[in-house]
Amino acid sequence: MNIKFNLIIIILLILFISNVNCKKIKNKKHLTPQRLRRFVEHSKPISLNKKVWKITEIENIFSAQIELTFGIRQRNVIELEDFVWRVSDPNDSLYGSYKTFEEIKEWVKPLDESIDAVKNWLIENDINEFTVTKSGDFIRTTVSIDKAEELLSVRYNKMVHKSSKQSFFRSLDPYTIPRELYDHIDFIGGVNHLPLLSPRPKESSGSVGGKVNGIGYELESLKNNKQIKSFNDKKVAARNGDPYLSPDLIRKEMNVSQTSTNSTHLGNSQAIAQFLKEYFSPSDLKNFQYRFGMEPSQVDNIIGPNQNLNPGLETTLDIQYIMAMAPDVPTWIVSTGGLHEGQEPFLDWLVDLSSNPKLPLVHSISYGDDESSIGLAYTDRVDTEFKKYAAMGRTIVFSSGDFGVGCNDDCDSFSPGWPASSRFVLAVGGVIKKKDGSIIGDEISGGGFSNYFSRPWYQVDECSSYIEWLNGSLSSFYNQSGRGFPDISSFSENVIILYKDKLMPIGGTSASAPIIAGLLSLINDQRLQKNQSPIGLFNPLLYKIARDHPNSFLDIDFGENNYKCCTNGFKSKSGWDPVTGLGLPNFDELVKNCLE
Ligand SMILES: *[C@@H]1O[C@H](CO)[C@@H](O)[C@H](O)[C@H]1NC(C)=O
Ligand SMILES: *[C@@H]1O[C@H](CO)[C@@H](O)[C@H](O)[C@H]1NC(C)=O
Ligand SMILES: *[C@@H]1O[C@H](CO)[C@@H](O)[C@H](O)[C@H]1NC(C)=O
Ligand SMILES: *[C@@H]1O[C@H](CO)[C@@H](O)[C@H](O)[C@H]1NC(C)=O
Ligand SMILES: CC(=O)N[C@H]1CO[C@H](CO)[C@@H](O)[C@@H]1O
Repeated sequence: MNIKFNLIIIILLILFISNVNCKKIKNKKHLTPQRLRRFVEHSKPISLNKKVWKITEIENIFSAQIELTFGIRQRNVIELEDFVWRVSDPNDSLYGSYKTFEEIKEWVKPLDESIDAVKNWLIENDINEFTVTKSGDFIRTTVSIDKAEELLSVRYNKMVHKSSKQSFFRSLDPYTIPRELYDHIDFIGGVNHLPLLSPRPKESSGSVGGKVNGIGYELESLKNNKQIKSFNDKKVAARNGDPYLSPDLIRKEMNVSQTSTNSTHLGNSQAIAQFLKEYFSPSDLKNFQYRFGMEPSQVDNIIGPNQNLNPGLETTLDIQYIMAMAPDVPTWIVSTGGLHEGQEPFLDWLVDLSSNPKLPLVHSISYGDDESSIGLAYTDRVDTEFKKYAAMGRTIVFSSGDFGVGCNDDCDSFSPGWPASSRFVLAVGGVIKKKDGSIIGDEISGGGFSNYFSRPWYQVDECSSYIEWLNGSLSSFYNQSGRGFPDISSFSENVIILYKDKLMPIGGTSASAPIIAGLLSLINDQRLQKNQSPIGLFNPLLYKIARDHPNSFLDIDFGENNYKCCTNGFKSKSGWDPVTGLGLPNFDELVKNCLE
């Protein structure tokens, strides 16, 4: 009996091991010499933060599907970059002479032979249903996991994001493609790269009142439904004593006068990005505007899915503050599903935008990740998309991240955040208003120097002075030749939103980005009213203004972004620093200097 039982176990074990081996052999086939002759690895292994992600098996492997996005190699990308620098440089004769959607499309779209090569490869592999996007530079298809594993010689797992419980099908193996396709494909989305997440907003520390539904705090003293003009009342100071910030207080702190806010130009527009089941509540927005004494104003256009009754904190914050800063500017929400495990919402957003000729002028996005968790091929291709937007006069605003310098586990280097580290976006850091009235850099404010992107010309002097000032300290922790970020800052603590009918304070650079984005829309409005071009890639003009008219900013010279760090972070100092960038806009001055 016992012997029989043991035998059965042994047989089962042998079966199990051989099964595992089969699977391994199947998935290692890209390593065989025959395969390597015909196929090439097209991605590098990425590092997955095990604190953030859990790797599990896919349960229903036979029904699981994955959306693959092939970024087809574009033409004229070097010329595109030159063009972007010229149209964004206020000291260039081409400044503001942007191209239209159609012009850009024709200029950079791939060769037909590239598109055909990829299409034929898919058809040879029995993948007959795919679409080429309107911009002509992405091909998308949805296939079974099994098919994707076979096509790319990878093995998929289910990656579960520990805190949000969202999960995605991805592979840690570098994928391979036929050798002859190497020059036709920039990258394939839906294989290695995990979606960008919003690390915060988080509830501000030291809030008053009790928890509501497990999330958020109702401010005790504001439970009546009265209009609130201002938070100057001591009773509503946060428990840590630092003041709460409402739209009117933020405007006051940044010297945004009434006349700068009445925007009227019909050609103006702004948008927030909404990913991963983060939805927007029209009634919270209406109530927010009422409670803070603003004129009612609605979202003009929602691209993609939304569930009015199921708002998310991130979207609530973004939409309430971009509209609070620029109330009359037509506002869009660009929402991408990311509803199932096989999707890639950030890529969906890029593809949707790259296919939409009526792109809003300013976009605010509060999502990001560590540069090191994302392949260089992917970030390069996304950079090309950012350049296309800049060439069309669009402004892309990213929060700089909420992990300060990004201390790594081994405590031997900092982890810069991406896309804030791109040279073609405006990265927004965070500052805190203290109870004594001072304004300091927030310890969480994402900042540092990129390992992927070199320092752009527009900030060479500023970054060099800062690095010189460091006198060699921290030099093994950051890249001295990288793009420095953030560029600018706004408030990232104690910002009041209205969420699920309750007023609550919230923090993170998720708050500062939409504030800045709304203010940029006001600048665009004044420029458009004077028949001037929109600001597009604002960074070159911004750094120039900081040099020529330093009073356009409140220079923040106190604070350190050493959030949860094993060593020192970067410190704020006078002039640009990788905590607060150029500082907090002194808006009425800044806007004057943005007009020609
Ligand atoms: C903006 O508002 C001010 C004060 O309300 C008003 O005097 C001015 O004419 C307005 N400007 C525009 C362009 O509407
Ligand atoms: C430092 O940044 C440059 C780009 O400016 C990059 O080429 C280089 O590889 C980076 N060094 C490290 C160690 O990451
Ligand atoms: C670097 O040296 C200068 C001159 O001695 C000093 O003013 C500055 O504070 C030093 N920087 C740091 C980060 O200590
Ligand atoms: C706003 O203006 C006041 C008065 O000129 C000034 O003290 C303050 O620093 C300005 N705020 C900013 C953000 O520049
Ligand atoms: C177009 C333009 O404004 N050109 C100026 C660029 O800067 C130099 C000196 O810094 C000026 O001499 C040019 O007139």
